[in-house]
Amino acid sequence: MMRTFKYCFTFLFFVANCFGQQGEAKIVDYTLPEALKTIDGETVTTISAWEKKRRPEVLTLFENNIYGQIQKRYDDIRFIVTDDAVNAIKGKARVKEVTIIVEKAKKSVTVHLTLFTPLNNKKPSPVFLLINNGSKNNTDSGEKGKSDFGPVEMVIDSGYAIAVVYTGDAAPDNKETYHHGVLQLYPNQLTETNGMKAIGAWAWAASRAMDYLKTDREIDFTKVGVVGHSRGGKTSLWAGAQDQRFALIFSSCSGCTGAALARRQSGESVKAINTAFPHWFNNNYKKYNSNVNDLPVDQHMLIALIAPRPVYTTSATQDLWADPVGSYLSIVNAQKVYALYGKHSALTPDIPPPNTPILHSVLGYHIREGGHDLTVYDWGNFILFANFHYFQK
Ligand code: GTR
Repeated sequence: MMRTFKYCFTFLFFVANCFGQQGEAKIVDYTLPEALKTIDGETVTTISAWEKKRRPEVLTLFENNIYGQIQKRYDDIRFIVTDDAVNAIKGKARVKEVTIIVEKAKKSVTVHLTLFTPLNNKKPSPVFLLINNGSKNNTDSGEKGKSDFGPVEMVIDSGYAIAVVYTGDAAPDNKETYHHGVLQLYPNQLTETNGMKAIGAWAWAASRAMDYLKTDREIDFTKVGVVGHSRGGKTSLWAGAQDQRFALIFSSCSGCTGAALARRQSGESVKAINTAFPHWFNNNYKKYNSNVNDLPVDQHMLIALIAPRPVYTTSATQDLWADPVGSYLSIVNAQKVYALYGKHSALTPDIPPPNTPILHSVLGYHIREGGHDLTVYDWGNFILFANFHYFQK
């Protein structure tokens, strides 16, 4: 009896801890900035007022205070297919290695993309674009065995193509060398307080990958879903917010300055992230290290920038550093902007139980049992979410 009690207690402690309920009691009171109120204090009630006035305003606030200036200008972009084989993934896929070369003011940057397309599809394929912030060979290519991070075979078997863009080409993930990539094209960014850094450069690379995908006749460029995990998940949200060509946005365990609300101050703080990774966000963001309540935005507004396009975010029960509850609440608080478009989500007011995905909804979510990771469980739900939105399956 005593033993059962002890196990029950241990289990309850585990559950409470996983959901941060003990932490929940410690959350400070906070008031979120209103996505639908302009700087002048006007309340936005129409799509037109959102798109013409408030959305550009919010995008600029994110550029100036967090992610840095969005860079769209360059002189030339070229795509070179350096390898093309139709025998990948046990003969089920074609694989292309694409070199993307972008030039500006006689400087150039090269970003590599690997694209697997299913051979079975009669029409151009929908595609997942994976922002790969891991090692260069972070996917399974059939020969190298299974990879949970980039399970190519699983995606191909589901009828989707998968493209993988490597972030290290766009900006090394290092505070000393992050500018040895895209920022060579935009040197003024290094001296501006709102200049873009690594996360901005990675999102830029995702957009250049999109430029290539638009040219590939085997790809349906109206169905490109961008996927990222953790720092890559912060990037996929920012890429989706600024580049409206991405049809679906997937963000795994993105946490602080991804999906998690900054004002909750739970898990990783703005100060902690700016201290450990000073090369991710612009210099202005550091001004909020000790006063996040002064930020003119919070992360629900990043999700709102993606409206009306569908967004799917994930958390993991043991990943309290990424504040699962705060990550869920940001999509809950973005709903008002989706509602302007008549898009109503199936989100519940409170975070759902573990392994209970919300899929048939413009804003989707699951919290998976386990740790900070991108797994085949997550991918399985990404595919179901895409099937629902693209094919009403
Ligand atoms: C952590 C960082 C998180 C997250 C993670 C990752 O160290 O604190 O914000 O980005 O790295 O990318 O795996």
